[in-house]
Amino acid sequence: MRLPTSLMTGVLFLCAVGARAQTMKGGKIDPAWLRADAASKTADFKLVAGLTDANGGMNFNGFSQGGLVLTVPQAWNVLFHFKNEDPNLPHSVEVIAETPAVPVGPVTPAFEHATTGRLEQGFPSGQGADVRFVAGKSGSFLIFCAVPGHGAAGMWIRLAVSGSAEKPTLATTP
Ligand SMILES: [Cu+2]
Repeated sequence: MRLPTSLMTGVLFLCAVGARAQTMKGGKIDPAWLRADAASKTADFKLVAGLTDANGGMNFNGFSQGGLVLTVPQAWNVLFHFKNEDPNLPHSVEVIAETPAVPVGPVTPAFEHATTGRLEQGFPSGQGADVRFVAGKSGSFLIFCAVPGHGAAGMWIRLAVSGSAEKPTLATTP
């Protein structure tokens, strides 16, 4: 028996999605993304939504599912230069408490002002906003896209606020 072409195409598509799912956590860190100013205790982070087409564009700097971790010392100022470079989807950003189930849409940010605004509708391609907040408490947080469904689909990376780190760092997770 010969399988109908449409069914074969569907099977091939599912295989391709499966293969991508295993590698969709991230790519490579560009050292230019993070700048630290010790004098003003500011971590300056270039945060790009949809930098690559990984995870259907639902990524930050090419990473999704917590594949990238930004660590900042507690009490430092954090500045995100957020821009959406995804040609297809709008995106937004907020920092939220770590949670076993990533929220479906906007929630209260973990730090005052730790949001781009326009959380639900997002920013269209080519647009963005600066986000400035103080990392006042230590712990594990998520930098997540609050456009409905995006966070739950894996559009989140991690923010670690550390009581012992001396400078901001970026790292990938296995
Ligand atoms: Cu998004």
